[in-house]
Amino acid sequence: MTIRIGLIGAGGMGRAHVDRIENELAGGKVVAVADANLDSARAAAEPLGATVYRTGDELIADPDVDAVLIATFGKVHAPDVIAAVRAGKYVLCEKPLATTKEDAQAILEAEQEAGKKLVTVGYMRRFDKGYRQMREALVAGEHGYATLVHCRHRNPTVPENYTTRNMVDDTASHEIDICRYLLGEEITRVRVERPRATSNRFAHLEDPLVLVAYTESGVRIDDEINVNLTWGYSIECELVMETGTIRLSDQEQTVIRDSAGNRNAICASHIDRFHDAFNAEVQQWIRAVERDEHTGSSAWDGYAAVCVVEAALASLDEAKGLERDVQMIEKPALYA
Ligand code: ISE
Repeated sequence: MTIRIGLIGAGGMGRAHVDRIENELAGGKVVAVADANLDSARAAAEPLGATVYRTGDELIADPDVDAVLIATFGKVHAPDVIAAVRAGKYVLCEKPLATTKEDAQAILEAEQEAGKKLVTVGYMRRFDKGYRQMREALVAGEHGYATLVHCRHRNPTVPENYTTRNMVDDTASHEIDICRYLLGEEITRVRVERPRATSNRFAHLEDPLVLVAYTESGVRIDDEINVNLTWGYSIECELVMETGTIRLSDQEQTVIRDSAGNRNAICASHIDRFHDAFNAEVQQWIRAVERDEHTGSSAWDGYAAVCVVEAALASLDEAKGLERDVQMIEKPALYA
């Protein structure tokens, strides 16, 4: 059985997903592409013989589309996610699920009306081998419980339209989700600090930032968000347990050893660093759709991340770095 996929959003991330579905994965085919920019939609659709639409609504209504992949910007996700859910179609939505709590909550409500989990949020790190091993190590319990998580999210550069807000709602959103996944508990308090800004940034940006958060049990998380590093894409994470630590290995690459010392190549982007994780995520989603099952991060995970982001932004904007409590609704039974 081939799952006929409709792609909404034919930008870089959308095209990377098309490429993996067509050339690296099994069981799926992109049959329709929608983008408000019709030229982008056509460029992605034509080589595949896929139908072109201007809007997500038209694509979702197409009876030849079995499942929907959304790769537009976070702030426009909600209407398309809700339309797909109402049409009873599985949807893999790139992160963040939404950029406001209201939008995320509307998605939770639509899913509860549908009576089943149809939404997967594209937090691909949950499929990364290193993070999975970290979680297994913690669950195994050999080193006791977790006390701290140290994260570093470093990008080579960001476009001029990327804002300080995006440092939190788009970039740190990954650490918020992966820490919830690793620790298996919610984040309850958060603050955002502003260290000295790098001269490599656009003037409007506050870069770097440091997000400090605490979970229900008191585990402390710190996340350096540093997006104009110039020299590479570098994601680090160390989980500190009572009697041992576990950290991501350096990009799982070979090490060159010569007169200049030991070194390995540095990834250029998330597409490169998380290539295998993206593939595993999308492949598992296609297989789950075939079996009429949900997989990966749920709409609740997307909602929880948005709640932490909202509190972090309040700390950044109004509270001048002071801590804010994360306010969440009670978890609906569908996500228990
Ligand atoms: C981007 O949207 C991502 O998802 C990347 O993983 C992240 O590193 C980058 O900062 C985001 O803008």
